[in-house]
Amino acid sequence: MKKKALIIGAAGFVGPYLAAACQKNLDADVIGTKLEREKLEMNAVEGHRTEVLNLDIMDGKAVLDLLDETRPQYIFHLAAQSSVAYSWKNPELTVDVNVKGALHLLEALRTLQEKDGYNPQVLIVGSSEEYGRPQTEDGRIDENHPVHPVNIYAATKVCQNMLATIYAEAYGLNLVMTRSFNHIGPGQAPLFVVADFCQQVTKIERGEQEPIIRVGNLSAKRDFTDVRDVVNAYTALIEKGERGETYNIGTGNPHAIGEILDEVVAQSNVEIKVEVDPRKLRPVDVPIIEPNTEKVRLITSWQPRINTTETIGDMLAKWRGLEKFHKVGC
Ligand code: A2R
Ligand code: GDD
Repeated sequence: MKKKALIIGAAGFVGPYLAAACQKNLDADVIGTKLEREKLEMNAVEGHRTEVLNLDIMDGKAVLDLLDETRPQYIFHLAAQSSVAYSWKNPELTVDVNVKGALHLLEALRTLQEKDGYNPQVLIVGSSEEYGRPQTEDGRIDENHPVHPVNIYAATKVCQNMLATIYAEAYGLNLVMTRSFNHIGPGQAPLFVVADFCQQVTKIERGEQEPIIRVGNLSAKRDFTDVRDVVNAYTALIEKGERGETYNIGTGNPHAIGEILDEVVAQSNVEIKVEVDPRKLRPVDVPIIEPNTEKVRLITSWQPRINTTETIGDMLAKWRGLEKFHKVGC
């Protein structure tokens, strides 16, 4: 019989790509969950159909019932309030969804394991933001680097990671955690920097915005991986990751946000002025986050394949309505 994969939080940016990767890499049937009831379907992913159920991870009993009824062999936990910027505006929701929501999943797993030994492979997605300000000379961070969160979102992801580490050790649950560095790709919401720049450039091209791009902190450096590469790391890790261990996912090749802006503008044919919008600056912003990714590479053959220039080209194509980007799951 075919294996089953459950993606909790499947209707966001990463979910549809991950659903396609589960079908391709794990040969699994996929069940996804979404929160918003009015959302009828997940973002279209070519050729891939996924059964989508409603689930609010704030409802612990609903999480338990879903796991009990569906009994997937693989579970990916993506559900989160995923914006650092928004976490400053709504700390309570961020803590509720990211900490209590994760705890509900862990408790459901513990309960079912106690009931009848059910112990699926689970991947819990965390963030490079957990490291906060790097304490190393060269800024390169491996998984043993101390965590030092400097925003609310980061603090919730540290807490999720700690809880999962404890549950893996205390109850023998098959939990593997990631610290995923920034990921980008077609379909990402303009809440995040590269999608924001691509949307603004497209609006300027159409004459819907004056030729001024409004930006935040351009000096920060971030490590961007194409989402189509990220999901391949997730399917590899859920099979090969060691119980209770945490893995960095990134390229190891960070770019200043200013360089990313230059690339987006270079891929357009219009003259654009740049203006810093103070509302886009954050109370605290980590200057550079650069991963050491040896750990994931030691146990899987994963490596990122799509470079940032290509990803930006695909994102712009999507915003322009051209839809000419790499097929999902490649
Ligand atoms: O709003 P919806 O229906 O798209 O659901 C979002 C889901 N979500 C929840 N699901 C259940 N109960 C909740 N209370 C709840 N709140 C949010 O999480 C959506 O399907 C998903 C998050 O999608 P995005 O915000 O697009 O995140 P993305 O980029 O897919 O990131 C996936 C993971 C997150 O854990 C991030 O923190 C990490 O990667 O970077
Ligand atoms: N959003 C946004 N918009 N950020 C900007 C802008 C802008 O116009 N201009 C500069 N930035 C800077 C931010 O200050 C930050 O330093 C960097 O661009 C990246 O911001 P985001 O794209 O919003 O991502 P993030 O790093 O805060 O968080 C994302 O990556 C994390 C992994 O490191 C999210 O996807 C998180 O969910 C994820 O965990």
